[in-house]
Amino acid sequence: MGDKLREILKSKGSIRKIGVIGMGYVGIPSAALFADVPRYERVYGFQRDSPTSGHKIDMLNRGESPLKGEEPGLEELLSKVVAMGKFHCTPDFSKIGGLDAVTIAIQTPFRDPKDLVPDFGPMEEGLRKTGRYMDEGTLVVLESTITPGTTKGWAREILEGESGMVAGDDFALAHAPERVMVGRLIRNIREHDRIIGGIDEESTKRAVELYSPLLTSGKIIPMTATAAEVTKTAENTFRDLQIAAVNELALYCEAMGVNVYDVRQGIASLKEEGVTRAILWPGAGVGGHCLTKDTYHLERGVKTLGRDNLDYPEGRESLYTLARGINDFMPRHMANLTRSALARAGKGFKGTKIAILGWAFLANSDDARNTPSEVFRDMMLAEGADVAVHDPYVEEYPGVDIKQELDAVLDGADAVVIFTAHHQYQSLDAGELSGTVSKPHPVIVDGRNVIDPDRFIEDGWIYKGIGRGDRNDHLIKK
Ligand code: SAJ
Repeated sequence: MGDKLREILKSKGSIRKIGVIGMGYVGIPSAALFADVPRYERVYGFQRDSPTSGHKIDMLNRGESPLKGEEPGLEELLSKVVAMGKFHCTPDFSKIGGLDAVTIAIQTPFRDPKDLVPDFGPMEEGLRKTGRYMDEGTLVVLESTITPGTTKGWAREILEGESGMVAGDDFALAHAPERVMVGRLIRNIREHDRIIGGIDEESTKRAVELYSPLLTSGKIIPMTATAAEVTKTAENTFRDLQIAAVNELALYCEAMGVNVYDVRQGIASLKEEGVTRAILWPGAGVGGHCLTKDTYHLERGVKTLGRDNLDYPEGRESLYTLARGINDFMPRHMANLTRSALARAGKGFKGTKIAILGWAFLANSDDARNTPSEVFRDMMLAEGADVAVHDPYVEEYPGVDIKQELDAVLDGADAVVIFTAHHQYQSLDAGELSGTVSKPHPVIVDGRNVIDPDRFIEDGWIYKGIGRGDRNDHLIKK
C-alpha cells in the first residue's frame, strides 16, 4: 500500500483545486480560508439545493454569510474570495471531477442515542456523490465528528463502491476533525492545532499538505485515522464529563447548604507543578451539536471496533454515558427548583406565567441546537404553565415564539428562569424587574449564576440557583 498512491500523487502535483461539501458552521469558514490561500486556485462549496438550505447558495455567491450571529472576519473573507473568483458555491456535485481534494463537513447526529443508532443519511449521500465523481488521486477528508472506525470502514467502502477505486492505492483518505465553536470559527481553524489521521502514510501526508496553509499559530498533529476519530470524540466526551462532575458537585452543594462557587474557587486555587484542577462551570444543561452526541460516537466505536477486547468492570455503566445522564438531568433540575420556589410562593404550575431568559445553548450566540431550554419549556407546558421565551440573539426557532424585548416576557411573570449567561442578563436589576413581574414574591431561578441573589431576596423575591445551597432556602422578605 502507498507506492502506487505516491506515484499518482507525484504525477498529479501539489493540491490546487478543492471542494468542500456541507455549507454550515464548519464548511463555510473552511472553504473561505482555503480560497484565501494564494496557491489554491479554486474552491467549490457544495450545497444541496434543498428547501431548508438552498438559499445559502446564492447568498454565498454574493459573498454573504448565511450563518446567523457574530462571526468575526467571516463576511469580509467571503466577499474577498468571491470577488477574486476563487470561491463558488454550487449544487452541481459533478464538479467534484477535476478536483485534487474534497473535504466533507456534514452533520452526524444520532437517531437514537440510547441504542447508539446514528443518522448517517446526509453523510452517506455526501460520500456517494464524492465517490461517483472523484478522479484518481483525489484526497477525501472527513471533517465531521464520526464514530471511531468510520473512515477506514464504512466511509472507505462507500467511496470504493461508488468510484471502483481502492483507497490508499488510487485515492487518499483521511480524517481531520473540526474543532470550531460558534462565534470564533475563523480563529479556531487558524489557531487550534489540527489533528490529521490518514488511512495510511501517503494519505496523512497529502492531508497535511492541504491544511498546513490554513494554520497561523495552530500546528499539525498527525496520527492514524482511528486515533484521530478517538481524539475528537474523546475530547468532547471529556469536556462533557468535566461539566457533569461540577454539575453533580452543584447538586451536592445545594443539598448540603453550600455555595458551589466558593467550593469551585477553592478547588481551582490548587496550582503547582503538574497539578492542575480543570474544574468547569455548573449550569442549567449542556446543549449544542457536539457534547450532546460525541460521547455516543465514542461508545459506538468501542462497541464496534473494541467489542471483543474491552476489559471493563462487570455490570458497571460507562462513566461517559453516566455523565451524559447527569448533564441531561440539569434542565429537569431547573424544573424542580422552579416547582419548589413557586410552592414557597404558594403557587403551582397550572396557569402560572413562566419567563425563560435564554434560548441559545451558548452565551452571547444565536446557536440553539439541542438547547436545554427546550427540555424545560416542554416540561412547563406539560404541567399547564404559560411559558414565554426571551433571547437577544435567537430570532426564530420552530414552534417557539421568541421575543427580543425583555418586558414582553416579564410582564406579569410569576417566575423568571435564566437558562443562558447572555451579557444582557448580567445586569438584571431586581428593582426594575419588580415593576413588571407579578407580586408578591415573584420567583427567580438562576441556572447560570448571573444575578446577585441578595439583591433579589432583599426585594421580596424567592430565589433558587444551581449550586447555591447557601441561598436556596433563604428567609422570604415581606
Ligand atoms: N457548558 C457548561 N459548563 C461549562 C462549559 C460549557 O455547562 O463549563 C455547557 C454550555 O452552556 C453549552 C454546552 O456545555 O450548553 C457546550 O458548551 P461548549 O463550550 O463546549 O461549546 P461547543 O459544544 O460549541 O464546543 C465544543 C468544544 N469542545 C471542546 O472544548 C473539547 C469545541 O472546541 C468543539 O469544537 C465543539 O464542541 C465541536 O464542534 O465539537
